Amino acid sequence: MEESVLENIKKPQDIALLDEDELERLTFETRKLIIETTKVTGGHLASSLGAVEITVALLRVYDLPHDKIIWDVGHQAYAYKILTDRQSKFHTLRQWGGISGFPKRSESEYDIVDSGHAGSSLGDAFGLAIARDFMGEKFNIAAVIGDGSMTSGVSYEALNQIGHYINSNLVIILNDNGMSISQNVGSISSYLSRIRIKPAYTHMKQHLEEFFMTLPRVGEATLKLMTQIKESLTRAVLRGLFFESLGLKYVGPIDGHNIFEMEETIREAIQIDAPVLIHVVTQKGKGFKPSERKPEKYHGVSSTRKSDKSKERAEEEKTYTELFREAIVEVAKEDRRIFAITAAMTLGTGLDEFSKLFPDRFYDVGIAEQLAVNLGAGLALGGLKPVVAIYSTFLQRAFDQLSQEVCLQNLPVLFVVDRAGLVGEDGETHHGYFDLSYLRMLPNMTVMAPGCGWELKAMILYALSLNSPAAIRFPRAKPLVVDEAGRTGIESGKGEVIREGKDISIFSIGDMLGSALSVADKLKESGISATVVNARFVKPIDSEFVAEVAKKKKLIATLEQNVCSGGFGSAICEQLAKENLNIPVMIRGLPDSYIEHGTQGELLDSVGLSPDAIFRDILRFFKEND
Ligand SMILES: Cc1ncc(C[n+]2csc(CCOP(=O)(O)OP(=O)(O)O)c2C)c(N)n1
Repeated sequence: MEESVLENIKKPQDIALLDEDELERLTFETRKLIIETTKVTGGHLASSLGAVEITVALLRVYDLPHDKIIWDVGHQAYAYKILTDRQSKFHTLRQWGGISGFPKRSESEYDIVDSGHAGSSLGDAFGLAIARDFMGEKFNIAAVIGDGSMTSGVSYEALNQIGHYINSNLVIILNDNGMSISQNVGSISSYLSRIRIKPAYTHMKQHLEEFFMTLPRVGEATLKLMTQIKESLTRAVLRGLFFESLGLKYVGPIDGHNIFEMEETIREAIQIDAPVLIHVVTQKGKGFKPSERKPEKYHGVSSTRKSDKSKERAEEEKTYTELFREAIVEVAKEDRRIFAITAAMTLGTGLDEFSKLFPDRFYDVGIAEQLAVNLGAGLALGGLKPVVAIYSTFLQRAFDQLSQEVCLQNLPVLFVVDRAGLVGEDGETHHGYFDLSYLRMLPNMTVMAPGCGWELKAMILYALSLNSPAAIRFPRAKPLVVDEAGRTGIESGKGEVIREGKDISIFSIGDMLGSALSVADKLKESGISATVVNARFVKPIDSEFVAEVAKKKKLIATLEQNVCSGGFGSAICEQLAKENLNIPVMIRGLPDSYIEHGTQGELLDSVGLSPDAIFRDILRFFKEND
């Protein structure tokens, strides 16, 4: 059997010693490891497969860890992890206690930033270059950013300043595969694809020139004019004039799967004392037929391991996202003023069906969450009913737009906040457990979370009937089946009592209803009877309803998948204070820390938020206060 090239790579510097044949084997073996690992662990397959040669070329030129490579988003950095120092740990990718799916400083000296959100690499590189020059240090910096991440406004904010301030070396590799998660969108994306199709464009210009020559009375002057137009167009369109006008040197486009071409270009670029943007063209999903054919489907693949024991109760067939996917189409059929907005997450947020059925009422603004919220405000100003579907973690980017553009003006924009709470294997950059706090502090905002499937559509209808901002948040999960009696319709600020008891009232928000019912079952076996409330609202909260449920009980427990600070439990305490009720409150939510990756069950266990842990805490209270 032929010796493995990959296994012989002990440090990144070893890669520079390989010949062409060995490099080919290296990229093949690296891809094989990525494909076989993500089959088990899940992960960002297509993006990482597309960036293997970029990684190898960079590692052949740069001297790591002295030089610094910054990956935007970081989802394309699997080859980098493997080829720097994590080959032997790669099988632990995204698993509890294993290596992260994103670059992480605490994991390796080769990881320069903790990344996960798009568009931050250029700002980081900008700052790092300033610090390097100020401290009189000498090292090279490269930032690798995808064309999708280049739709992020903050990328341009950084480019604008990099070109202005930096007159030392900084290399930006623009990894252009024409894709964000889905097909990329917007004018810059069209601009890049015009550069990419250079041969066809040149061909067209030639035809145009020949055509003008055939026209009567076309003399030299016209031809000269044509040539000038052609040249300026060529400069503008073919040679990255856009980037050059921002003060960067532009090189490209070059083949992002040709290691030697990239290596040579990068070597030249690091000789220049100025920011250089190297535009490389890659194929997303390269080297694995299914992901080459369907890069969108293989952008992220799920883990085949099933070890999540967080759910003790029956679940519905469909996820919350799938239920939203159906509900938004149903309501949009009834009301043509409903528009939907996504920030580059059409599929992930379940807006794919809507986008096909109502293309003129659908906007993908790219990875531009601030614009998504701002656009929602604009549509609402014009009398429409915008629904902004967004992941909890990414909505953080648009806090000021939520406040200024939407809430200050009390505009009826509905935010459908998916992936709220712990998301699992994507880890700390992707968990969404701050939204209840940052949404509920905003005046005019209504904040809801369904405890089961049917409530989602009921809440959408309720929110659309309000003439003010509203947010509905739900997790990456299948809803709980709630077959308890006494279900009631949505009423402002009020939860529903799902089960009556006399010793303790457990107020749960959203998906924590399942845990609340499990805890109540366990308490019953210990002789403690619990009222269980599906709170539905985080804002407003009807204080009389809370007081009515809570009074005469020995304890109130609040359950949420949000940080305790400023979240649902805090909101309940505020209402109790308002009603002058002096009852002990046990707030159970997520701690004041960033939580790593793992299955949702492992993570809940690790922070003491599993039904078992909550049960034990409550039992202890009753034992101590008997
Ligand atoms: C602020 C933010 N919004 C959304 C996402 C979700 N997301 C992850 S990767 C990605 C597409 C990135 O496209 P590109 O930079 O071109 O990289 P590619 O996957 O094509 O290699 C998106 C939208 C994110 N990570 N960060």
